[in-house]
Amino acid sequence: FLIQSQPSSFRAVHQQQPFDSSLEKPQFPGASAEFVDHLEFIQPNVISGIPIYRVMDRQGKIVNPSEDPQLSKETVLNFYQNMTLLNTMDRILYESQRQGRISFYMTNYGEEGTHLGSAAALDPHDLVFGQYREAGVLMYRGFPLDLFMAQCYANADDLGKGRQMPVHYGSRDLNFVTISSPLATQLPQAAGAAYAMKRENLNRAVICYFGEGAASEGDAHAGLNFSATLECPLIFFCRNNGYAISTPTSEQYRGDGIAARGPGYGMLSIRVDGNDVFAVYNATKEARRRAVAENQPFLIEAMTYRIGHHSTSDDSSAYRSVDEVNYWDKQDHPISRLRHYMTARGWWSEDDERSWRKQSRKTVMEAFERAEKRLKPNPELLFTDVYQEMTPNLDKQRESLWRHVQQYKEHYPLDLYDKYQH
Ligand SMILES: Cc1ncc(C[n+]2csc(CCOP(=O)(O)OP(=O)(O)O)c2C)c(N)n1
Repeated sequence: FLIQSQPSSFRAVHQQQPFDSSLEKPQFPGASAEFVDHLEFIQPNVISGIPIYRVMDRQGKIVNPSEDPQLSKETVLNFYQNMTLLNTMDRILYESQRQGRISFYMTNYGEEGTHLGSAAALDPHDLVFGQYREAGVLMYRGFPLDLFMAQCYANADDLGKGRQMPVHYGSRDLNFVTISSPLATQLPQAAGAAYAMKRENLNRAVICYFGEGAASEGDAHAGLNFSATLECPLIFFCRNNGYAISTPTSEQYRGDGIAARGPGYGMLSIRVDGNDVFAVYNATKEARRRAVAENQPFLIEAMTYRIGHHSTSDDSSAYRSVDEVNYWDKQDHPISRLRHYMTARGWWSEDDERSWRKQSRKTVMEAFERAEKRLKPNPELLFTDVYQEMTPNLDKQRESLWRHVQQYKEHYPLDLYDKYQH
């Protein structure tokens, strides 16, 4: 009885059965490989690194004809017009902030190729989770200039009822989830949404954009790992633009960028030239197709460069040289690359450029003037939409707000607000 009750490890030592240790197989539930009998640490492959997939060179020439997506002239012109319209909108809204007309702004300069290439490769029903620097995706989906402006001006037409900082867009109709400021919250949310879509068998995918800086947040790990283990139809799209505000990539990570993390999650991954709109398009299209067909997440790391300051609260000359910025602005820009491609095919001329610039500037200026004239939202809306019925503490806050406003009338120009009834 005593011998029977010995632990099994004790019995194994005393049974002395001859065996060949090289035939032993690991039984650990968390690993699939063989045993080895020499000590060796795995080397991170940072030096040669993951290659960067591209279709066009910097002069807009197709490198390998079999990779040319052969998009129609109409589609390519649409890419170009959206990319340049986004530029014009950025310029006007950036200047608006400098003049004190809006509180804050973030430009998208230099990253237009990542926006258009990925947006065009999706189905309009696919759900987008953005970070904040993906206005081109929303523009491609048809979000009108008036609504971009209404959001930045927080006027009565803003779908978010003026409650958010500028650039925190959202559109239920266009399947674009409202931007939230805290970094990386969108990654676990995207995993949850993609899991729900898979369970409902909706044939839809989710795309989740984020910066290489946001990828250092704990939430990024949670989102990536959940989506892999739950096998979600989700495309993680990292815009690696070189900086997270003033933190360069050399201080952000020690591995080979973000794509190198994919295999660690058991996720198919690729690194693309984000300034090549066709490379971004091809990679996103294939990832989208397979994500839905096979129910698995993909990781795309698009290499690009943030040409503008991080936001209107930043001055990037404090941490990078003018020469560095100029290189990307003048020699490796997604818009000029596409323009070279169009010009070589006779699809775009100097005249086309001149008249499009004039027309797009006029359209943006008109939307800007309309937005600025519009009233602000009704202040009552501050208290709605969280609870179905107003809670007693909210009611109290509301009353105290109006008491305060009445008392200091001279500081509150209520005639500028919509449907003011007090
Ligand atoms: C949780 C959290 N921490 C810090 C910030 C402040 N913050 C806003 S943007 C940003 C940098 C993000 O960089 P990256 O993800 O690379 O995106 P990029 O701005 O370059 O497009 C930081 C630190 C924040 N919004 N949320």
